[in-house]
This record gives sequence, structure tokens and C-alpha cells, in this order.
Amino acid sequence: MIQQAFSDDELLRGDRAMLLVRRAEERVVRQYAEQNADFARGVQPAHAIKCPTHLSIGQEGAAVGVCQELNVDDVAISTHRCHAHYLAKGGDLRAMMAELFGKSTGCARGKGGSMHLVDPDVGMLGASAIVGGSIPLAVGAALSAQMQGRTRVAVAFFGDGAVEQGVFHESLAFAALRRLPVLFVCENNFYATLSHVEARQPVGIPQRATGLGVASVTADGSDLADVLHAARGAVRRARAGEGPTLIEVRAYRWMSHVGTEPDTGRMKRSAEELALWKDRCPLAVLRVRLAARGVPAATLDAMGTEVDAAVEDAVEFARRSPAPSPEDLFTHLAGEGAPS
Ligand SMILES: Cc1ncc(C[n+]2csc(CCOP(=O)(O)OP(=O)(O)O)c2C)c(N)n1
Ligand SMILES: [Mg+2]
Repeated sequence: MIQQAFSDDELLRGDRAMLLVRRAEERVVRQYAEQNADFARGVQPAHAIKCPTHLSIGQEGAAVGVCQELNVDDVAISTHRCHAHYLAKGGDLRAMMAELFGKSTGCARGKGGSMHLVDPDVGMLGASAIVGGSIPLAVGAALSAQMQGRTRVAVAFFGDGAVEQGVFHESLAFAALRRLPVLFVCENNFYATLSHVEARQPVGIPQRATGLGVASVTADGSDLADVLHAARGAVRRARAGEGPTLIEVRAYRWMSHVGTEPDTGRMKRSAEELALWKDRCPLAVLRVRLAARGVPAATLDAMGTEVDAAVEDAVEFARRSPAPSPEDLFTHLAGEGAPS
């Protein structure tokens, strides 16, 4: 059994990381509800999240399972749906919340918002909201590592929609040819906005990668151990000079493509489909496993309390942080302050 390859400590680490993403995003949902109620009453809230937010609730296993197998100097590049990748790679929670609130203490100094989380100190190189944009950036980072003789691994996170972009094919072919140390992590949540993958793609995502010369594997995003296992193998191959791997992680987003409401209903996704995936919640599945291993409920409860306190602290930090000044519009342009 794959999960037996991982210690209690490894699974508990994954549990905490998934919980952090879940609770942080649930807090964003509450924030939106509160501020929307204010707006509806004609009240301008003192602090509000004004950027569009794409939530990963339900998909936490992908980001956490992959990032847990990386070192701090390995690099990741993400998409419009980047909260989970940023946090799992070790990004600072306060700086993320401040960024969402558009404050100067945000990880992009309040200029990027939810789709542009970045923290080079922990290898979170950034996020591109252009569908497929993360893929060539990670290939470039992997090429640079290879040319410098470093063992650093680069990861591109992207969705099933990105597989239809020309740059996916160009990047994978090049990475295979040069045996680059890169992981292509495709979070297949079956939808690009509301368009189902079966209406868009004639062959499976792993088969496409294999056709381009890239080894591929599918992991169950509901099962953290399965993702850890796939990532461990891909990282080992990359560090050994054996080239890139595509990991298709099958998962489901519980919320709408963008925003803080579910998108089930007439002409949208079915409530039955959502309910089936909620039954396979990656956190709930892992907690059943941890309980079966004898991890006390009190340990998990204490983790929940600690994570909630960290999330609340981050929101408070964001609220009391200053907004960027008008002069800040003209700073940090053209690569100023970029990592070397
Ligand atoms: C090149 C490009 N085309 C279209 C869009 C508009 N768009 C933003 S997200 C999205 C769907 C992406 O789906 P997927 O890659 O599966 O990621 P998910 O949202 O499911 O995480 C689209 C079409 C865009 N941002 N960039
Ligand atoms: Mg998708």
C-alpha cells in the first residue's frame, strides 16, 4: 500500500499544509460574504478584497503532495489559482492575505492580487494568469538549473485547460529533448471554466505527454499519499538527470471557477457530481487514515486551533497594514529587485 511508504510525521505535515490552505480560503469566502453584505447595505467596508479570487478548496492534495517533496531552493510557478501552491511551497500567510487586501505589505506589495502570489525566498517564482503561462517559465528555470550544473528542480502547476495551448506541446517536447529537471503538474479538475474536458480533448492528458516524449503518471488528488508517491518518483528522476515527468492529479474544485460560491445549478455543474467529490475530500480521507494509525483526535484538533489562529492573525495583519502610496505605482518596475 502506497500510504505505508510515508511516516505519520510526513502525513501529519501534509495534513497541516492542506488544512492551512483550506482554512485560509474558507476565511476568504467569509471575508467576501461580509464585505458583500456591507456593499449591499451601501456601506463601504474599511478593508476589502477587491481582486478576483480562484479558490482551490477540494484540490489541496495536488499542491501539498507535490511541494512536500521539494526542497526550499526548488522552484514552482503557478496559475490564476495559486493560493495553494504559494502556501504549500512555504509562502508567508500574512503576506498572502495582505496581497489579497491590496496592501503594501503583500507579497507583491499589493500590486498583484490573488493571481500573482510570489515569494522567491522559498522558491515560489510567481504565477501567470495566462492559461499555460507557467509551463515555459518552469522549463526556462529548469534549463537554467541544468546549465549551471545545479540539482534544482522546477515545477509548473497548471490546469487541464492549459494542455490545449500550443506552448504546452512546445515546452514538453523541448524539456524531453534536453532531459530537463522539470515536473509538469496538471491539476485535472475536469473543467476549464464550465467546459468539460471530455468535450475538449480527444485523448487523455498523460497520453499526450507520452506522445511528446515525457514520462507521465496519474495520481488521485483525494489521496495525499498517492500524490506524494508520484511526486517523489518524478523528483528522483529529475535529480538523476532522467528528464521531465508529467503528473496528472485528478481533483475537483468545490467552488465556482472564480469567486466564492459553488457553481452548481441549471446549465452549470451538477450538484450530484460535487457531492460525490465532497465525499472524497482529501482532508477527510487523510484524517481517516491518521485515525486508523492511532493519531489522537486531540492532536488534529490542536492543529486546527493553531491554523485558525494563524489565519486570523494574517487577516488582522492585512487589515492594519497600509495601502500602497500613489508613488508606489512607479516602483519595482522592469525587473527592479528581481531575484538573481
Ligand atoms: C490564454 C488565455 N486564454 C483564456 C483565458 C481565460 N481563462 C482564465 S482561466 C481559464 C480556464 C482555465 O482552466 P484550467 O486550465 O483547467 O484551470 P482551472 O481554472 O480549472 O484551475 C480561462 C479560459 C486566459 N486567462 N488565458
Ligand atoms: Mg481545470
